[in-house]
Amino acid sequence: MFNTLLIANRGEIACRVAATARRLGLRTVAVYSDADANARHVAACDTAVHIGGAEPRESYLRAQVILEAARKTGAQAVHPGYGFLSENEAFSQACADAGIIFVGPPNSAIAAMGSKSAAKTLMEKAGVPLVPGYHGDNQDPQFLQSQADAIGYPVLIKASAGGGGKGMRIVENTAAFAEALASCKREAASSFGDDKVLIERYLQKPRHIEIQVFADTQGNCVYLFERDCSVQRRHQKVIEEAPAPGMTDERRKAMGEAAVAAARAVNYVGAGTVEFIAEPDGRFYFMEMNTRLQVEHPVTEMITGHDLVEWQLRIAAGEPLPVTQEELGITGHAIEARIYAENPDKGFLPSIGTLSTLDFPAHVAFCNGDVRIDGGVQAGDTITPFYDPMIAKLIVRGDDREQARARMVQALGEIRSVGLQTNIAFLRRLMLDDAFAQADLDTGLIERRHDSLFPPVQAASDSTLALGIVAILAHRGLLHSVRRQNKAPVDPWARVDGWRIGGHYTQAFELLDQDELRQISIQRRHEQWLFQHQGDPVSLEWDAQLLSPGQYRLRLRLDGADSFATVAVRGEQLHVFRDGAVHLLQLHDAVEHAQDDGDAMGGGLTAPMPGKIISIAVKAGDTVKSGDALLVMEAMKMEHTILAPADGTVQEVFFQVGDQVTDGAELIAIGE
Ligand code: MV4
Repeated sequence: MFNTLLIANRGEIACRVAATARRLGLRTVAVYSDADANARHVAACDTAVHIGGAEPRESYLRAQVILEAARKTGAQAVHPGYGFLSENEAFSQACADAGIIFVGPPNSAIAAMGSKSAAKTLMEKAGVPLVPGYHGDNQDPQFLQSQADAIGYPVLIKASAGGGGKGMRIVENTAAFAEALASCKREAASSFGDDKVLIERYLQKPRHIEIQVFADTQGNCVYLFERDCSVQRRHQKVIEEAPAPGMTDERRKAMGEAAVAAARAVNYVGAGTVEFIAEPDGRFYFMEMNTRLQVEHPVTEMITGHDLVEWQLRIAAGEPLPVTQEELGITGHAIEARIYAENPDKGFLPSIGTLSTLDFPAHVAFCNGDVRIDGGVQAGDTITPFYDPMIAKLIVRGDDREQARARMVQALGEIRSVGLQTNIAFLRRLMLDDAFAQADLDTGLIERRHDSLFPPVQAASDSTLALGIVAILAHRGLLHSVRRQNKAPVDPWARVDGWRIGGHYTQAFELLDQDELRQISIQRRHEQWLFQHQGDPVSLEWDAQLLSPGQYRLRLRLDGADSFATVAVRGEQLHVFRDGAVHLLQLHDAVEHAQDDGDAMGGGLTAPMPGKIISIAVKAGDTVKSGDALLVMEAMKMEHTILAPADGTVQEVFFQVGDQVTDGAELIAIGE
């Protein structure tokens, strides 16, 4: 085995590879761009080399710079991870030329699988089943039309150089064929510089089932069973699981052997994935082969008990496969969910910014366990527009699918993230969806179940509002006097403004819930607390525990009914995590907003929108008067001045000039 490995990637997969390499005693070398100087993958390695700018083509795609880093650090092997250079023939060749081991297949295998139509011709010869269709060289429109008529409609026209769903046209009948062909060819020519197409029978309700294969340099090749990746949106996998629900032993063996035949046909070495689409009756057809480790490889590790990165490294070093086909088996069921910084309610638009809080339930990382989280970012990290906005992969295992699904629901409900939009609540709804629960899977599931997967947002219940208010009370108690005692801080008596022991006192709050302003009052009457919102006052009792700065675990009894939540207070924003969902509330303080006017965003010491800090007028220790300008932000090409909401002393300024801040980020702390 070589002793030093360079990992030519970033994020979770770089951390994943580093974990196994270190366990095997290898020295690890990270490479990083300007945007990743403080990234987790850099800290995960023994040494790191800066390779350029934030844009991938200025860093992670620079083959020569990466090879130079390998030479300089004495790395004898390079692991490309997935994406970037992982399926780049020229890079695999450049490694070979430089005498450095590329942890992946020979470049001839990458090349053979690169063209969809050429790969299909090869597979046909190897006896791998294909969708009935035409994938030859004759591109005459009349000829292609006659092929389509012979196949029977609907047919699918696919760009030969395409992939990931780009350059495909469904054609319903013979009359529509000519125009669809012309349009598909135009798109293929402009997107891929190659207008060659193939024609296939169109499967209406396909499942995506892929087989993990491994081959060594001694001519051994095995399959590590299947993954079902049918739950996708716009050709992006959302959920992956293994084994595939409903798979029979017979079909598994047939698919596994077809995948091994595919790999053997291109003299494959290392980890590969053979992708099939399957009909509802189980018939399956070769689609393409991915010549790298896949994002979803952990579900295979969970059910087989093997570390696939270890296998990759051993095979790259020339060792034989560690087991035979007969020694491989499946135990239990595993499900992976991809957690993304994106907004499901806005067409899954990526959400850019800083994760101020990222708390996961108890888990292991990069190795097998009941709850596994493979992540590449941590609290404080920024999701930038330069790279894939994946935050982490949550992988769970169970004795069976139901147990795995239940664990997934539970684990998703226990994640607390603040600072960015995420798909966590969407994933949890997906896990609870009837069609998913019954394993009625196909590539159209998310669209088909759209209405139940995207329910209208519910107004916050009274107990949620009360949890928010109690968190504010706790937080204010902490800020004013309880901090020094370092204990659970619900002590409104410590406040000097508005709360007094004895007598009848009332404090009014306004909480913004979606676009609705909720008027709430809290009263103290004869040793009893009362909560009032749109009705008669009801009794309120609570218990609070400080988890971390600004985060409280609350137990509440409102009108006799108990509820539990964790609430994160970030400036005026309250994130109420309860029952597996998060409710966002915003404290709207009449006094603090008195300063509002046209061009100045008065009041909040939180960023009113994502933007850049362009000047800061104060520093820690300064005394400020209500209405003083504290800092100026630029957002959407306009300047916004942040004003002091009250008299006080600046305790901390959390950002510097030039910093990019997210919506709701706390900018400055002011105390008395
Ligand atoms: C198909 C198909 C139906 N019939 N081919 C989409 C991306 C590319 N890898 C292959 N794709 C498809 N090919 C025939 N003959 C449906 C799809 C397809 C799909 C396949 C796998 C996973 C998700 C998908 C989503 C939409 C369409």
